Formats: sequence, C-alpha cells, structure tokens
Amino acid sequence: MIKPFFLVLLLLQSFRLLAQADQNLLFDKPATHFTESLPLGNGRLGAMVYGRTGQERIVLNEIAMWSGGVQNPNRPDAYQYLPTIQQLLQQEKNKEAQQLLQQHFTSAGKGSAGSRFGNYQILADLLLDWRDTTGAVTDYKRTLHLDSALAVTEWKRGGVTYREEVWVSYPQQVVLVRLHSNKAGALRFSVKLHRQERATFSASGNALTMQGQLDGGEGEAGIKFAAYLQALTPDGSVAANGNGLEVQGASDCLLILGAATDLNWPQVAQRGPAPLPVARKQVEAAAKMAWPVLLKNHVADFQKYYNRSALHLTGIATNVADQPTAQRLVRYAAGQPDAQLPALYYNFGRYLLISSSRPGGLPANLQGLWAEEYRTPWNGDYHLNINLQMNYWPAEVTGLPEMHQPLLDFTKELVAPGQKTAQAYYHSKGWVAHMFSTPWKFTAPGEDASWGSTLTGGAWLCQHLWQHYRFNPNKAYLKEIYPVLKGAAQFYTDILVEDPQTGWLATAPSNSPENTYITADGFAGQTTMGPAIDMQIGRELLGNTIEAAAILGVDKVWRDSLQQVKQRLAPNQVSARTGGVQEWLRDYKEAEPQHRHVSQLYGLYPYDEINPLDTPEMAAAARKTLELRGDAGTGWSRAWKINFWARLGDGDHALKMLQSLLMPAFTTQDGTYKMAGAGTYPNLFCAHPPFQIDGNFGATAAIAEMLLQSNGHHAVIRFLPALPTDQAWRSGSMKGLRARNGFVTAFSWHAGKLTEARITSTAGEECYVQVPEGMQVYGAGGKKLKVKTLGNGMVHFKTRRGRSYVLRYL
Ligand code: FUC
Repeated sequence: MIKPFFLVLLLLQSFRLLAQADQNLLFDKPATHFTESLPLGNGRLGAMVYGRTGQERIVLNEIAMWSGGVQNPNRPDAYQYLPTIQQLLQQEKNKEAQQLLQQHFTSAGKGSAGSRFGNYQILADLLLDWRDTTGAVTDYKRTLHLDSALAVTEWKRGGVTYREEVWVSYPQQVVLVRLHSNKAGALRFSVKLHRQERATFSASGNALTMQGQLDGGEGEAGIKFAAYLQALTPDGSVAANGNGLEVQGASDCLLILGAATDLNWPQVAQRGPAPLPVARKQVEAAAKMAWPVLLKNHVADFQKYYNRSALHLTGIATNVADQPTAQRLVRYAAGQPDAQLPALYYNFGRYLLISSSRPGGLPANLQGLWAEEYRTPWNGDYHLNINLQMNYWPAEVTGLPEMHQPLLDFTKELVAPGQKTAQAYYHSKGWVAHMFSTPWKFTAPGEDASWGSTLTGGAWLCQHLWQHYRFNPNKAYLKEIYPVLKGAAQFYTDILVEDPQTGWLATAPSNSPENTYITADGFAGQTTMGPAIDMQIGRELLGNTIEAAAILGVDKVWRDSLQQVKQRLAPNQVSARTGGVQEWLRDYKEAEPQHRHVSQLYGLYPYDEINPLDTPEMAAAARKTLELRGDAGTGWSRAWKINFWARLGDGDHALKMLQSLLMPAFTTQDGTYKMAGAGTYPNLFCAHPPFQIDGNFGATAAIAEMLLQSNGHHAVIRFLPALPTDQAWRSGSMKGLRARNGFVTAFSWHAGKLTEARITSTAGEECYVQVPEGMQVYGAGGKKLKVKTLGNGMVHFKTRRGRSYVLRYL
C-alpha cells in the first residue's frame, strides 16, 4: 500500500513533469544554428541564446535596427495610366493591362530592392570565450522556461558546475546574463561585442561600448545605434583588454546590456536622442539593483500577461518532459503520442508575442524580433498580404490585447503616407497601403506587377482595428479609429470599376496575392480586376465602417451610400471548373493549384462571411478549395489552413494540419544539423523555410479557434467547435480565451464533451452562447438564469460588467 503522503508526492511530481512538458523548451546540447537557439525579448530588445561552452554566442536584436529611410516611393504621374489599365481589364485585355502597369504603375525607383527601402537586421553578437575549455563537458542541459521567460544553460567541466541564466527585462529595458559556478572563483571568461559591419568597439573599466550607423540608402546616412555593457562581479575581477573584458576569479558575474537606436518611432522623419547615453543610463540604473530583484521584476511583469491563459490536454498521459524538444518533434511526426506538444506550441506562441510586441513599439516583423542576418529574408519587413496580420491573429483571442497595440498604431501611421499614395496613383480620397511596408511607412505598390499591386493591404489592417473593438467594446476607442476606417473605405469605394459582364463593382487593378492565373487564351498573368479576396476585404471593411458610423451616430448619408456600394460588390462565386471558391472574378485556371496563399478563403478566416451556419454552400466550396490546395505549403500557409479547418468545424483535419506544421524542418544526419523543408525547427520557430515567425502566431490563434469561436452572426460563443477526436484532445481545460463583445472564458471538457464553462463579462454586453444539450446557464450566486432561446441551442442574456456566468449540467 502506498502511504497517502507518497501518493501526494507522486501526484505532485507527475504534475510537475506534465507542467514542464508544456512550459519548457529543452536541449541536451548547445545550438549549432540560429534555429536551435533560445529566443528572449521584451518587445524591443531580443536575445537568442546558443548555450555554447567554448565560445558562447548570444545574438542581440533591437527592433528598430532598420537601414534605409523615409522616401517618396510614389510615381507622381501614375494616375494618368489608371483609367487605361482599368479599361484594359474591363475589356479582358489582361496582358496589355499588366504590361502598362509594370511600366507606369509600380513603385518609384527600385521599391523593396532599393537601399532606401531598408531592411531589418541583427544588432550584434555578444560573445563569451570561456578560458577553461580543457576537460569534457558533462551533464549539459539548456532550457527555455516559457512561464518565466528565462533561458538557463547548465553544464559540468573539471568538477565544476556552471550555470548561465539569460533574460530580457521589460521593466529595466536591458538584457541580463547571470553566470555562476558552484566552485569559488571558477568563472574565467572574456566578453566582447561583435558586429560584422558599420560599428566601432571599445572597452574601459568594466564596460564595453559599441556604436555605429546603418546605411540610409541612396547616399543618405541611416539610423545610429549603440550598445553598452557592464560586467559586475562581487568576488572576481573585471579588466578591459583590447575591445573586450576579462573576468577572472569570480563565482558570480552579472552582465547587463543596454542598446538603443535613434529611430524616432513613430515620428520617423526626425531623429531621436543619441543612442549611447540612452543605453548607458538603462544599464547604470539596472546596475544599482541586485540580480534577484531584477529577475523578480522581470518575471512579475512577464507573468502578468503570460498567466492569463492556460491550456491542458489531459486525454492521455504522456511523459515527455525530459525529452529534448527536437526529439519530441521527431517522435510526434512518427505518430508517437505527445499530449503536451500542442499546448507547448500554444504557450510558445503567446510567449513570442509578449516578447516581440509591446505597446508604444514597432510591430513584430517577419522575424518577430529575432534575426542573425545583416540582410534578412524579404528585408524582414511588414508584408501586408497576410504575414504581418497573421502575427497578430492570437492577440485578442488569447487575451493579449495590449500586445496588439503596436499593430493598431502602425495602421494609423500609414494613413498620412497612404493618402499621398492614393493621390499619386488613383487620384482618390482616403488612404491605401499595398503589399508591404516598413518602419519608414512605405505605402506604394511593390516594384513588380506579378505581386506588388495588392491594394487591400491597408484595408486588411483595418480589420485589426475593428476586431480590437469587438473584443474590447469601448466607444472612445471606436471614435479614435473611425477616421482610419473611413479613409480606407473612401479609398476602396473610389477605385471600384464596373464589370461590364455582370454589372458588379470590382477593384482594379489588383492581384490575388502572389498567385498566377491562366486565361482562356493562354496568358499567364497576375494583374486582375476584383480578385475574391479584395471583394471579401471590401465587404468586411464597408460593413465595419457602416457599423462604426452607426454606433457613433455619424455620417448617416455617407454610410447609406456605402451600403449601396456594398450590395453591388462582386460576390463570392463557386468555380464551375473546380467546385471551389473562385479566386478571380473570372473562372481562370490557376498556374499553381496548390499555391501557398489561399486568398479566396479570406472570407472564411480571418473574416467570417463564409461559415457553415450562415452560408453552407459556400462553406462546402471552401472545403473543396482546401482539398484542392492540399495540406502542404509554407509554414504560415499550414498555420492558416489549421484556422480554416477549425472554422469549418473539422477538428480532425485541423489537427492534421497542426501535425503538418509541427513536422521537423531539420535533419541531424551524422550528427550535423541541417535545416530542411517547411514545418518547425528545434527551437519551435516556424520554418517557411527559412525561419519566419508568422506561422508560430497563426497556429497559436488556430489552437484557440479549435477550442472556442465567437464569429459569425451575433458572435455566438461556441465551446469546442472543432475538437479533434484524437485521444489526447478528448479531455482538458482552457482558461483565458476571449470572445467578441468583451467576454473572458474558462472551460473544461471530458470525453469530448464540455463539462463546465465560465463566461466573465468585461463590458456588460449581451451574451450569445451555444449551450450544449442538458446544460444550463447560472448567474451570480449560482442562480439559474432566465435566457432567451434562439434555436439551434443558442441562447442570449444580458450581462453585467465584472460578473461571471456559468454553464453546467443541472
Ligand atoms: C509572402 C509570401 C511568401 C513569404 C513572404 C514574406 O509574400 O507569399 O511566402 O512569406 O510573404
């Protein structure tokens, strides 16, 4: 018989293991590559920890490390060509339209290939050279603790246990590296900063300095940057040696690093204060604090956000906590159960958002915040034809609305430059952003007709402004964003043309993001009129603008006119050729039927005009589209598809897509690590390939979408709308998911059925909810609530701000 005391211990132990398996990234060796290193960040400063025991490398990032500068990317005479391009499209002369567009209707200059466009890049490497490297390393372990945002590397050498802890503090705005040896005075290493180009270094006393200036492009000077580091040790010595520091005879050492640039976001036409004094001040302030206080402040700040949500999948017990994360990916791909891996991925996504996006700062870019390159892929910019938006899909649903703020602000910042672009190209009112942007607020079309003409980038961003309102209803905020929506709607309605064949209104000229069509006469092109995605974004934008105006009681006449336009927009069509949702206004063939973008399903997710309840036929066509596109694709494409299947209520296919996203995107043949294909790297970064962070965020949102939805008519809250039948998912609990109209939920389920759900009202709005059979709604004090029924198990009731309502069985 086991004594109760031991039983409790055993239970505690297994809970600890379970908890670690969904909270920790684990490695049994140092990183050989960036995609094995551990990311940390405070929304501005980032660090990637390699955990090497010979030469330690920590890649440092600062989110404003952008080359290039403000420019006028608009062609002043572009508008003269607009009517002809539009007429050619109306006459089905797509080839001629595209040729003319390429000549006169792309960005001025080289666009994203130009040096003035700029690119995001590494700040520097922090290198620690360990002086005692003879003797074998044993007991090596490297852990990223998601719940405290702390990276820990431990190892033994020559009978000494070493420990390195790294965190990036938001409260103190510095990177901290704490080194410890269990033997007195055993720490012996050098510290230096390294940057391949455009920087100078110096060392003096216990401090290191780096200063530099990026290329502004086109002969202009770019932003200035600086880093400053102090090494503090209570028992050893620190001395400057060349451009580095030597630490000796210490058992404890704290490195404090500050960094800054003079990018003056959002007033980027001016420069901010000189960066070195800023960085230095931050370091000096932190140096006055004891490291346990620095750590405590950091953890408290981080957990304020991170602890809002928690997912536990308990359908099966799997004991994987002591397995390296890379191995877990490999095992999972081989079909071995790992109930905690999806929860770990979910937690990692929230972790990344808190770490890469903080109010007042720049939004998370294609790299989030983390890059080791001097020339990042796709400039590490803000792609507006899905990627930037996908970064923010989890923000509202997983309870991180503050982290949404950088994107909302960024959208507002595009209005002024976007008005100029709207004038130059379309002679229209309002504002437009095309397919990509930068901290320099680029809004012109891209330089290539085959992908650069998407003119709904800004309109898509407006969805985020509106959704923030839906999740956090607040009239003052609505008033603030209304002019942005209005400007986007003015532009959209201004540039519509009539399709002579149908009389519908359509955007022109545009692209269906990056896909190529083949016309009946064999022209393979991209320039088009009214791609499905543009029309869906338009219906959403106009619908939201009309609703906002109605709530605010403004612009009555204009909003009625918007309603008229909205009704005439080219509708969703089912392709006679494929049975899927038609991607272009005409039923063209796709050059690449399995193209990564599934733009014609924008209306299914993130927008919700296509859904099984309200539009069953179009939802069936959407399913067909997904079958035709297939389950492969780039990392972010797979993440998008999880969301699609979740919205279609197919939990099994959603899980299949999640598994496809979690496919190891690496090989370790002969012990050598190589990146390979799309999926997931050992540090759980998403592989486009290469690393691109959008897939991490897209899938985090998708996991939420599998467990709770509040879209469609009335934003009805539906629990477990796409729960997989897979055993691991059959039982579990989720806390902290949010629903539209200001509700916070917590719920649990067993054997695939909801057992209890709590809905807390933060805004006092009416609650619409789908109540499973046999369940009842209870209000304050456990009293059964009087609800109005709507059919299909849907009920609604009034709520009071701050009150909770519970769904349970009688
Ligand atoms: C879009 C995608 C690409 C890539 C790039 C950054 O253009 O089509 O796959 O993700 O953004």
